[in-house]
Amino acid sequence: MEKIFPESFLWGAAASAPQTEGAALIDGKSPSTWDKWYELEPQQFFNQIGPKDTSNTYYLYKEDVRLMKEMGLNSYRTSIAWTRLLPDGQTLNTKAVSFYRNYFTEMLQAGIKPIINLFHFDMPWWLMEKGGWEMREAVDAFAFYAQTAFEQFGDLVKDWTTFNEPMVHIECGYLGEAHYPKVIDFKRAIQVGYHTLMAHVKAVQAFRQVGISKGKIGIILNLSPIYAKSQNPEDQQAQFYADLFYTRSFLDPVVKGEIPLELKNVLQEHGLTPKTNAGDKELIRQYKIDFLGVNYYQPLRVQAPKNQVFPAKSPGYFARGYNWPEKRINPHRGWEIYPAGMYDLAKRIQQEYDNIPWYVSENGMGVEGEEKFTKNQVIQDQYRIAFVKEHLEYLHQAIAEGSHCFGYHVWTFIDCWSWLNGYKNRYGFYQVDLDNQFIRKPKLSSFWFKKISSQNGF
Ligand code: BGP
Repeated sequence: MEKIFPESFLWGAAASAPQTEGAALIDGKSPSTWDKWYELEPQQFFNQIGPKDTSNTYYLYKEDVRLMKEMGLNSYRTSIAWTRLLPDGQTLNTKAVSFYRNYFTEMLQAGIKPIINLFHFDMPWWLMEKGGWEMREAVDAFAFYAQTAFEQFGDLVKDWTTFNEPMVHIECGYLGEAHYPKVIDFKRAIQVGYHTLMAHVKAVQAFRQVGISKGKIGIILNLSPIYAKSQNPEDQQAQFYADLFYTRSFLDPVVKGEIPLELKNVLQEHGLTPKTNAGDKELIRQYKIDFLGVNYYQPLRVQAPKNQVFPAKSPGYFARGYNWPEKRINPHRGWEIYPAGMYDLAKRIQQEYDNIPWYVSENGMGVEGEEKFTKNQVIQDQYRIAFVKEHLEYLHQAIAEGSHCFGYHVWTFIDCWSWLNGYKNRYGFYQVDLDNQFIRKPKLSSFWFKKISSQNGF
């Protein structure tokens, strides 16, 4: 059966400044935590490839935009590097302004709507040295950066987002060891989460004050539907808490203007209540988003915790993962493939979050060692086509049932550098040749995507 999507549906791709730009310390850019961490411990990074060796968009943006058009994209999300725009947090870098203005103009001239995000895990090093998101000072520094970006680019960019996946820098940086500063401390993680939320809220406030004509602002959350192992009250409770921490902690305040009472209670009960400022509650209530971006890769499956002693590596204290016997795994990345999760997310947003306008801001398939699928010099990534198609089928069904979804962005357009994993897992619809001046080559999936975007479905 035909699956045709709503008029003006966005067919796009997403990426971020630190994962694509390269030129990490050039033209006035100051180091982010990633640049500095790589300088300190290059052996932590897969094949020792760091953020200065990403796909070089700083120099190749015109070619990238040409290929975006060739692939049929009508929108594209990337981020601005805070450290490029305001190297010391105060002084405007005019070279950065020119680069981004040229890049965004190039997209607009190609008929590609830019959706621009402000923070994609790239904390400035100067701010991290003072304590990063643990410090209230970071909230105002971010609001100033956001305001500067809106003022400099608001004539070109109408669609903005504040953060990409705030849960990830909190969890990987303060409950795991995959982002700087690599500490495991539940209380500090909660404070970081709270300041991130306030930084988001104050950026929305700055956006409303700057007043970009026809402008809209949102946030990008990594949402996973969370399924309990059983109907047992213990497993159900684990599901409730996992959802409270992973989903509702951000989704409720940004859409409904309120931190869930249950979250406040559980934090208080465990001595984890973050420091707040007078007036914060009102700001959260007042500055809600216009639209939501949802990154969906895989669901979370949980069961009741076992013999956990507080303070544990939370939210594992409240719920732990379990292996669903029917799990379909992406053998090349190890992540679960569960396209129906897309439908469940869409329904929840429709039913519990005022059917707020939203789009799929990331969905895609990472593959290690993909070169082995090359035929006639083209990577035959039928598995990626099947992955995207299956997710789109569920999305289409949700839209047919009234979900207000306005677009679908793949992760990602060209293979890109990914944090500690470097270029291990390839997600691109174009291949990047690391040994040969970052030459880009289309994969089979890019031709297929062009077809579905031109037909507005399949
Ligand atoms: C998301 C991030 C991206 C990207 C993607 C793929 O969480 O927003 O930055 O990295 O995941 O994940 P990975 O590269 O770890 O396979």
